[in-house]
Amino acid sequence: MTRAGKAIGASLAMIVSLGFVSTPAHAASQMTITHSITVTGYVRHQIDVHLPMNKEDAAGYIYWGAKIELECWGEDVGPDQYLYDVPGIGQTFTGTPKRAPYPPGHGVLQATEDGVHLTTLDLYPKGEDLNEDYGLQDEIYCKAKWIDADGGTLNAKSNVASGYF
Ligand SMILES: [Ca+2]
Ligand SMILES: [Ca+2]
Repeated sequence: MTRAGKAIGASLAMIVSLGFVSTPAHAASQMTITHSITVTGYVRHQIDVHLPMNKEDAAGYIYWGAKIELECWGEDVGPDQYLYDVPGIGQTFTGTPKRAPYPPGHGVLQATEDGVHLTTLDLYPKGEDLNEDYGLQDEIYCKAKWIDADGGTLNAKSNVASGYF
């Protein structure tokens, strides 16, 4: 083969390997969700979801349309209170980045060496969205639902974050 022929062959191989994302070899089997709320001038709420797996499987799931749905609740003595506007950017997250001004790298499913990650970041005025008990301490938890392109699901519930939000 000529040198030019070899170069073309090499670039074709590269295109094929970059363009083809295989179906994950193993089903996602576990998921964790944690979150934190800090109050300064505003209320900063971050949610982190992680599904451990290898990077190749993570990329495959995201490529084929996996999504994570998040919802957050206020823990109460009676029925818990559903927080309609939390996360502020919406409930459904995929491999498609959210539009600016949502922080880059947040709100989008990402494939890393240790699996699929999703991190959200929302800022709320103090005393509003996360203030589920007026005049009292608030207790917030979040739930994540993973739905892969084949309809496989996983569910996880976070820690409770308490404070005056
Ligand atoms: Ca409460
Ligand atoms: Ca409160």
